[in-house]
Amino acid sequence: MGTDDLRPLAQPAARTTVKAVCPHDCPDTCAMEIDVENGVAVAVRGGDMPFTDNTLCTKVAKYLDRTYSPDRVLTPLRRVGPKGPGQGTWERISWDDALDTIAAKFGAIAADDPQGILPYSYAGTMGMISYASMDRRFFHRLGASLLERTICSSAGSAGIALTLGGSVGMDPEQVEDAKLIVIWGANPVVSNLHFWSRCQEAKRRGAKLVCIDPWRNQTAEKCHQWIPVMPGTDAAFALAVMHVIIGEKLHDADYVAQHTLGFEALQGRVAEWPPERAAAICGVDADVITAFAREYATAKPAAIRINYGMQRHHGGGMAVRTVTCLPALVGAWRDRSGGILLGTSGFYGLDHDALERPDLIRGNPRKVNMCSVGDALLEADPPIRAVYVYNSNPVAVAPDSAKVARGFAREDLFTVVHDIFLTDTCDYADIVLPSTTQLEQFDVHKSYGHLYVLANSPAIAPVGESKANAEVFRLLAKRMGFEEACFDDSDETVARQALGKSHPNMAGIDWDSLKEKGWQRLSVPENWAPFANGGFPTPSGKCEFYSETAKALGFDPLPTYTPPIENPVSNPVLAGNYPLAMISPPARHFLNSTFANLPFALALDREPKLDIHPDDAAARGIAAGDLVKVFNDRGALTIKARVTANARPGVVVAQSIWWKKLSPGGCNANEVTSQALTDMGRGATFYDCLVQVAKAG
Ligand SMILES: Nc1nc2c(c(=O)[nH]1)N[C@H]1C(S)=C(S)[C@@H](COP(=O)(O)OP(=O)(O)OC[C@H]3O[C@@H](n4cnc5c(=O)[nH]c(N)nc54)[C@H](O)[C@@H]3O)O[C@H]1N2
Ligand SMILES: Nc1nc2c(c(=O)[nH]1)N[C@H]1C(S)=C(S)[C@@H](COP(=O)(O)OP(=O)(O)OC[C@H]3O[C@@H](n4cnc5c(=O)[nH]c(N)nc54)[C@H](O)[C@@H]3O)O[C@H]1N2
Ligand code: SF4
Ligand SMILES: [Mo]
Repeated sequence: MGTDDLRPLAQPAARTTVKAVCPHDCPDTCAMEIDVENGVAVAVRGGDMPFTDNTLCTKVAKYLDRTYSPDRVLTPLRRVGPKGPGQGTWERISWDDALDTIAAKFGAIAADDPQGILPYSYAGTMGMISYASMDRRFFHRLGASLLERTICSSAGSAGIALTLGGSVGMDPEQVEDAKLIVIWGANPVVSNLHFWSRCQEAKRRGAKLVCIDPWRNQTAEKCHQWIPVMPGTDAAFALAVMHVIIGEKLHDADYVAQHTLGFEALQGRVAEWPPERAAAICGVDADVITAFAREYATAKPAAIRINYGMQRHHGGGMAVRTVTCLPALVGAWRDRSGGILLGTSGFYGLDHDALERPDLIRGNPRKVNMCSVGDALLEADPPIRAVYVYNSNPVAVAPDSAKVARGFAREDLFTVVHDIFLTDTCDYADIVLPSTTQLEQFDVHKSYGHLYVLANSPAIAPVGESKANAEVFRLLAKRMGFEEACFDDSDETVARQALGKSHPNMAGIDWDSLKEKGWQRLSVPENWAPFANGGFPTPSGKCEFYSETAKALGFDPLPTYTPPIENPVSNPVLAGNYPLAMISPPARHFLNSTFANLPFALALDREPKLDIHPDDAAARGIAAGDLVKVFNDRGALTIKARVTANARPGVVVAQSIWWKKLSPGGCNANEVTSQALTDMGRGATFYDCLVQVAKAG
């Protein structure tokens, strides 16, 4: 079985408290505490981990609504009737029946060509056991197609690696002593709450907060200044900022000389970018760029929080690479409260090879990109004959949704979906398997937004017949006759393997200590300024303004501006038909499409809305509250207009991700988004999307 030392659950009438971790795809990776009475979880609250500071966000404070929802899938199900929303019905089946059916189908396809089988997963839960362990081992051993898991952050990760050497940055716990905080393509009030509370503390201590974003988001509303750049133009903005800083000799010549590579080449490049040139591209005044540059170069400490919003565009990798040059130029890394943060995952030393066992891969399987799963299901050669979906809801979250749905609707495709609820993707499943929630499983977590490792222990027994991901793959491996010993590893053995690598930052952290304490800080200094004395993890050890690696990969070796695919300069004909840029960033009370079916979250986020500027609305005869049609060549959705100057002119905003079957007309924002990939990292371009908007007829 999956758990080798699950302690006895609560004795009758005894109340126990279990240390847990929020499993969601959120930089905060909060510590949680669960109170359990008579085997029932009765309370959930924030743990005492310093970053969480005893508070959870509104949605996860209601986690018990999720675990005990009457809508949970409680047993395996088999489809009866055709595929598609509102089409088939479900017949309850046993686990043996479900696993035998899957193993027989996979066995038959694998005998022919295992690449006909595609795993499809992302970050429904971020724990290393559920996210990437037994599942990867299983599909590797099978020889299935490899999934490129690039739907979220791969462009930014590739871009930052060129400049800084990896997914590394300032310690977010130091930001309260910054004097200037630039929130750039990020919305921490919604998507990084515990970082935001530190920004508020900095504000109380006198810091200035500036938000650079096409949308006056919930965070910008609380900042001193909002700079409304056009989507996908951040690199142009940053190049002009560097033009001013170097031109006015505001850079930190000493830090630059010691800890950066290619300053002279950079100087040559940014000479091409006077603020007036960037202003025309970004849709902001040149004076605003100049003033920002002076302020950024002179405020000390200066912190920049970028997030993934700016890299969901074709030029997203280069945008992140370019913006991340700024702190080295002004010497912001000298201060523990200065620098830049995209993600912290590069500071961890987990043993991913032990978890995923890439050595088991059979043959040389093709790669399938998860961002273009629509095209893959409809056109891949050899065809995809079976998909196993877990930790993800592609019919709602993947771009160009009409194609995704058409692909999943193929009658000759065998689809398994393992989830907690009957999602939009389940509407196309042949077999649905019931998943546990985080309260019912072991897991071990790193974070991409702080510097702690956390352990999640199960608080309650699995609800209904639900099983955790790793357990299902253990059972399937047996049915497939896989004899490697790694398929017998229990969850806790896997957790030990994850922490088993010798790495300086992991010193003193093992599964037993972690399970006992709940969380441990990486073995890094308390008041840490990671690059005060250089030491970047790049090939040169310096912050690379000039990058040989970029050159070898076929990119411009210097920071540059790579325009969106869909914008008036790149494609004037398209922009003639579809003049508005649509972005669809996270809704506050959802976590991607997670929670978007629960009554409390639906009551808070109410209904899909499109923010549109009064000028753009007036030009189309649209009034507040009108139902409007948003469309382009890929598709259309109907949504309620919210006329507001929070959307800059030329930009419309549809907070996401709504379940299609719970939205008007069964459509969400991904009806119009594109399967095109980013410049680096083969990532998704959700916000590189031109549309037209009209009053719904
Ligand atoms: N409540 C909640 N929290 C979440 C999520 C959720 O759905 N709901 N999702 C989670 C996940 S998976 C992720 S990856 C993170 C995402 O967290 P973020 O990266 O913060 O989310 P995004 O909305 O993608 O980007 C944030 C901001 O980028 C802006 N933006 C869009 N395009 C551009 C651009 O070209 N330039 C600039 N400067 N800004 C731009 C958007 O308007 C938005 O305000 O949040 C996580 N946390
Ligand atoms: N238009 C638009 N589309 C977007 C985005 C956007 O900003 N705009 N954001 C993109 C981003 S950043 C991301 S990361 C993706 C996210 O896309 P997904 O990773 O698909 O995220 P979710 O929609 O949260 O779906 C996760 C599913 O996993 C299930 N789940 C949770 N825990 C478990 C478990 O332990 N086992 C199993 N088997 N299932 C589990 C949940 O119930 C849920 O249905 O969406 C992308 N799509
Ligand atoms: S979703 Fe984010 S902020 Fe909310 S509890 Fe989870 S980790 Fe914390
Ligand atoms: Mo994401």
